[in-house]
Amino acid sequence: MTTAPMPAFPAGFRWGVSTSAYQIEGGADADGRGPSIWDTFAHTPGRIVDGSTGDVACDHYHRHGEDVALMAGLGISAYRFSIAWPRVQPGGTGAANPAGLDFYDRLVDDLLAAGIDPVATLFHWDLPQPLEDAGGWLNRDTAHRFAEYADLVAARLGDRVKLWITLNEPFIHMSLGHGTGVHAPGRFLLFDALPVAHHQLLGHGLAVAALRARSTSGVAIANNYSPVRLLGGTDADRAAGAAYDALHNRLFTDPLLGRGYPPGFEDAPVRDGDLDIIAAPIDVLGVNYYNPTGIRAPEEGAPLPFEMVPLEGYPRTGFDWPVVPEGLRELLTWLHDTYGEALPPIQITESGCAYDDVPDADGRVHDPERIAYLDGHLRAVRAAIDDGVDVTGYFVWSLLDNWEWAEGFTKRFGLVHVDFDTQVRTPKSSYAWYRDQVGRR
Ligand code: PNW
Repeated sequence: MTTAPMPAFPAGFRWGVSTSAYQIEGGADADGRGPSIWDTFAHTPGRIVDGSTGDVACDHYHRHGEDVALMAGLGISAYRFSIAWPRVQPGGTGAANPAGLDFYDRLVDDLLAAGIDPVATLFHWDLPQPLEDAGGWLNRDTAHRFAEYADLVAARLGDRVKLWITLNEPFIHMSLGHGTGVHAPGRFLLFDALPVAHHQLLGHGLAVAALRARSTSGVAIANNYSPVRLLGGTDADRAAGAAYDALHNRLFTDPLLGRGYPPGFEDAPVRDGDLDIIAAPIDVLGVNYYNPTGIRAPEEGAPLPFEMVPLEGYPRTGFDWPVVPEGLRELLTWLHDTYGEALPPIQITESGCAYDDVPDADGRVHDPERIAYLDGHLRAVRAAIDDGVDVTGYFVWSLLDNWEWAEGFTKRFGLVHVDFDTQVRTPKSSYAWYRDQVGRR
């Protein structure tokens, strides 16, 4: 970690932290919430490494007051959370469950009272189970159900939420959820999962229209990106790199920014008019970045047109992910150079790392690796701004240690340590470090 002072960020830069509903809320049966695909998946033996579920998670549903106080202590200007569709519409369709909306209504008011902008994600992977039973995102109708849900939320919160994010990482939901089955709903379709991409994008576009009709706030989507590092110099390696790039970095962004699907995805179930709906203007592109991906040509007869290979020569996080801050600068300049005028301002909607953080004998949690990680990635963002990329915000993943999907409670991403037996929250040293960065705005 460099000891040079962190350069200043532009005035008005949005400093935040991110979370998602199923990972922190608990309250699985509270106030009429219905099951989502993640409840079903987590309760299926063998799916989650430690056998845990999000039934209780951080019990944020009952402790949000304490958690908003932790955010206020950070001095952040924005909080990115997600709204659980199965709280708002337990059946995935029809009238809203008012008690479900009440929770977010209180949260939004508490945030505003603390001077924190609410940034609300509408879909962070927790599809109501009844919609999955009807085909889920493989079914085009789910896109229309999503827009109906967006309308219900915007009718209640549209006057106070400052930025809407329609979908979180539709690529991961397609690939891990429907391609390889590591995430809910656990389908193993490989490239036959492509309709899940198109229907999510269509749902995004229809939701943008619904949100615009109810709310004057900005609208965004949060995509994750991973620059390709080619491990090999043959034509076959280059072709593998291009295939991975098209899938991970372009499949969603090309149609969103008006270019239609990249080559190789002609099989998407597109109907007349869909591409215009999908390309509706957005105000911010949310960028989630964790690491680049090493790629080389696959073996003969392999099921995928590329092989992913761990990158050597970098420090690694507790998730075994390589720490490559310059990959974030590279990604931001790539977006700028590739999409040009079509690219809206960018906010980094997730950036962070997992480590095995344990309280010491005095109950303190020291996480110098996380400080170094965030320091490096913030400097990368600052360098990209100097390169001419319009980046207007940065959200750390995550405020709290939480329930990390298929990894259960084994991966701690928080600025705040959570004891999952007692629910005691302990700010880590990275919390104080981030507070100091934020305080310099
Ligand atoms: C994101 N990958 O998920 C999600 O938006 C968060 O909910 C999650 O907690 C966070 O990143 C940390 O994992 C990802 O395999 C899941 O490349 C998997 C991958 C990337 C992001």
